[in-house]
Amino acid sequence: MKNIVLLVLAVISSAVSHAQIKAAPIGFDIYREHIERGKMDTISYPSNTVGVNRKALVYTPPGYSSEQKYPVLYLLHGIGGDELEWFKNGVPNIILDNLYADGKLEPMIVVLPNGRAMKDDRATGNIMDKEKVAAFSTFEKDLLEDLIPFVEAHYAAKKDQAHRALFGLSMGGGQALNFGLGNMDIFAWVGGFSAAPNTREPEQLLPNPQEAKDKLKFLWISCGDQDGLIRFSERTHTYLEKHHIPHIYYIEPGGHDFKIWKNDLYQVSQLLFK
Ligand code: FER
Repeated sequence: MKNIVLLVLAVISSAVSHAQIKAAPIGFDIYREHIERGKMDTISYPSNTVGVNRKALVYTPPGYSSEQKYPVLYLLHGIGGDELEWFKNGVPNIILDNLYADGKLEPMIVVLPNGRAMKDDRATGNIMDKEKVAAFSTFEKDLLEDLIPFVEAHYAAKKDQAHRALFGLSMGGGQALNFGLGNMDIFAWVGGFSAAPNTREPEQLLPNPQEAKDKLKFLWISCGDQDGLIRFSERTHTYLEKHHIPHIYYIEPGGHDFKIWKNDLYQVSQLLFK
């Protein structure tokens, strides 16, 4: 009987936490006329990790001024993508411009890196090739030692843990969870959208649950309910719940595609740095 009561309570509480998140409204990703726009730059930064100059996109918000300092969101792509994937398929500039026009965002810089840290970092040939998959792990060093210092030297960025966020989709979701939870002195806002099998097993991902409670400001796990990779999000969520680590677990209708990830960006961006 007690178990049934607990089960009912668990179902109610998870249903409530999902109900609090309303799907993005129609038009959230459609270009709106007569609003202020952010700016998308392409940067090239020297990577000691890879030994070449590497590309990333950087979105600065409407009204960006070097008189101010901004928090930074690093937003990672999937296994079939590169630094252009979010821009081409997820229109983050349009989604964020619209949210700024509605007064719903804390002004932030958004960096779209290339998470395949190797000399030829294009998503060509066999994207599942061992060397190419390994390059998604190598990116941790490139991000921490090469890209973040470059962004913080060249943009009006806040340079502390409380003002850095790391999120990504699929392979990038696994990276964001692995690197974010592995470096909680660097990132306070961490999350995975439809995280891929590269996501560390929970005990390796978070060997010290107390550290997450002490250091993180925000932890997000989301996935489409029809996604074949959902078990990687589920197992992370189960572990977080077991250890009472505050997080948002958001299961939404859909599969493994940009319909989901655009909605995730819409949701998460409004919660960041607040
Ligand atoms: C895998 C299945 C999916 C895998 C990676 C992915 C490395 C990534 C998918 C994506 O980024 O969309 O077995 O192994």
